[in-house]
Amino acid sequence: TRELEPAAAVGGPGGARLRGCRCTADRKDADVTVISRSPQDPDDVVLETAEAGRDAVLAAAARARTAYAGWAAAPATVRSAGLVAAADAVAGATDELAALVVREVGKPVTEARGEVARTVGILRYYAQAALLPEGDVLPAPDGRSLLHTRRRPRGVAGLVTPWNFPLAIPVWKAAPALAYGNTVLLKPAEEAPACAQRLAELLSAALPADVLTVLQGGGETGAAVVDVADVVSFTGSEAVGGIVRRAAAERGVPAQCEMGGQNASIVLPDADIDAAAAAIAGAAMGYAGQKCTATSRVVVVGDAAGFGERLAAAVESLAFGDPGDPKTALGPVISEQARDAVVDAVAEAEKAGARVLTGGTATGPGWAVAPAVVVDVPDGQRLLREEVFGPVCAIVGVPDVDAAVAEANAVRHGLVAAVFTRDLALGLELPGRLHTGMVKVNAPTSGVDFHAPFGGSKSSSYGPREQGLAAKELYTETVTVTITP
Ligand code: UN1
Repeated sequence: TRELEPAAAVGGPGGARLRGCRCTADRKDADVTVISRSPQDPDDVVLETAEAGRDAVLAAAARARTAYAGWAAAPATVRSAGLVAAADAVAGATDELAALVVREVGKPVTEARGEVARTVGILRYYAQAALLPEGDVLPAPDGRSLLHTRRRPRGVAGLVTPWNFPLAIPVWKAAPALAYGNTVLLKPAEEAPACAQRLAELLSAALPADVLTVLQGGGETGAAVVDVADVVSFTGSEAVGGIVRRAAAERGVPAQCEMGGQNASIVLPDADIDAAAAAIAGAAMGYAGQKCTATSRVVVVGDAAGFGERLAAAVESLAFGDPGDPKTALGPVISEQARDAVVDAVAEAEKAGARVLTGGTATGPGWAVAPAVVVDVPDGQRLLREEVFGPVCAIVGVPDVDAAVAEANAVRHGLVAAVFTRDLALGLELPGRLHTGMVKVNAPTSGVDFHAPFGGSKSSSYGPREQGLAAKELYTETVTVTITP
């Protein structure tokens, strides 16, 4: 058996490790069943479904390869129409899908509805992207040949996705894969099998048979999918991402891995402090901080304790509770282990001398933990260097802009950073000095524009960017063609 769950050095089990492929504690027989339970009410079993073993993955891959011949050869207009029909189907199921996201992964309903809308937008975007020019015509060396480039799909795309965006992430990988002529094997997170199953039903009904197949399961299923794919895209923990990219490299297939973040928001003394506190509160605590783009550290130039009080007040004003209530900003975290990881990380920092301004205790119902703001965190504390993947935000004070940049860059991750300032010159300068794949000036670290490239630097990402037109790099290869008459 391939172990896809190495002990995370990070943030306890609730951190990076749970995001990709997790062995469910509830699983009695490790080979047969995936069980998802509602984080709000763990007695509520959302779905119990059979795990796809290696043979099932091989069989699905064979069918996907057969389907590939027809799908890759179909006119782009046909693939585009398929994605438009898929978008319509998802849009038509908005209420049902949002309710399922609330129930299965505890995402607040307003954000869950936003995720459905984003999913529809992504499908429509790639329906159009499929129709864009695909290559260049170059001057011919002999003045009469046609020298040009085309794009060829890779084949069968293996997608391994996390639970925190159980609709949008599978679709922001699958939609470009399909638009450019690949067929798809999707291995969703064990925590969100029902979301994946319903999503796949809707998409598949709009597409030819075997163009998209869902394979439920944990690490072994994921490893099998990676082993049969012609191209791999993964979002989840650093630990699993490392395994995925090595497995793909071994086979010589392209891979893209989006992994953790430990994202800083820098607050400069000239910032609009109330706007910064509101934006950071949302970025740190929205969906209980369970986004790779969440703000985990606030780096304050000047009065860190004062900003801490402002942030704590902004966090306390967020509605914390039932994810089914449209006003709720954060509900429970995904699992008991995730909840304990947050409580432990906060307690550990407090023991080391940090001050907890608000939150950090388990409240229930389900796996709810009160959102925590922590100041005076001593150097070396994991709250400042590791991804906890929960509703906790640490604040550090630094003397000047250079020190703020150094602190922001002092982690091994490099996904996204934010800067809050009214100084346009600094707003233009700092994106070049922050070692992250994305920089937001006067905007929250979380939140993604699906038509723009998404990805990180350093240990946060591997391989080409995803989303936007950048996705074409992964899902196609360039073919240079010379036609001499
Ligand atoms: C967002 O900030 O809206 O797994 C999306 C994640 C990221 C997506 C963040 N890949 O959390």
